[in-house]
Amino acid sequence: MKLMALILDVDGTLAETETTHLKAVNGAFESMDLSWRWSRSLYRELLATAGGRARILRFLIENCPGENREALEDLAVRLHAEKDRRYRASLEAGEIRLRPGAERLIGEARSAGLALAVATATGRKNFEMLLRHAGGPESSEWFDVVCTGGDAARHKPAPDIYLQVLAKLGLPAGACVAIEDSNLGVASAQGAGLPVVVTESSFTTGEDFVGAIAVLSDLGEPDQTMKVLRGTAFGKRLVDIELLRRWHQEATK
Ligand code: XBP
Ligand code: MG
Repeated sequence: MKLMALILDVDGTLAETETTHLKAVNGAFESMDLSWRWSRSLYRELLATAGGRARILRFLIENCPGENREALEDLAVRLHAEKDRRYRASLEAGEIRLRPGAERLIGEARSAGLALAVATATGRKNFEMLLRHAGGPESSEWFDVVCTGGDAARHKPAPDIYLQVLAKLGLPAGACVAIEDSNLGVASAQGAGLPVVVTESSFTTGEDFVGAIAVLSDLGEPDQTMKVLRGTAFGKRLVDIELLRRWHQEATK
């Protein structure tokens, strides 16, 4: 089957956003006079729950035993809203750039006639603001299909978000390749039957990425070549369309 589409994850893959999400969560705790502060190592563990609000709720449930569930859900909603407000202010301040190779590969995929899609646990507004501030004005035209956290019944690692992307693309999984940065994302994409390539991110370094076609440091640029951590890139020093086609062919034969 021919490669027809490239599906990208957002947080950790398109951009290193999680440090900014983390800073925003801690700012939300502080602004609401709550004494919790999440460390980087705790956040790494909490990322096992996808979706900012679900993650905060999981933390509240674990740390407020005996507390009324409805009250915790209400607090999670308020904390998440404040977290998002702070996160978006950081985006507006230009704190986040796209990862190496992301914009280049998106441009090459468009020129090659591949469909482009996004499958992310983050909220739509966060994604759109990230694109606007890190990707520039034309980035709103990059993607044919965008599925965000609110679009799927279950977050990653469930396959729901990828299945929804495939339905909207009108393509079978075997005609696509997904790029992810975490075990959670790999499980979700694989659950939908997709071949997955991993670019490790700052919070997912060292995860096992079982089943990924290849594990890379990043997508690479001509003057900043990628490291191949697992699998083969057939001698290539950056991810381009030829390499995607090669991986796709190997994964689907
Ligand atoms: C990673 C996530 C997200 C972000 C926070 O998403 O789990 O929840 O941490 O985003 P991705 P929100 O699938 O792109 O890797 O607070 O907007 O949910
Ligand atoms: Mg991710």
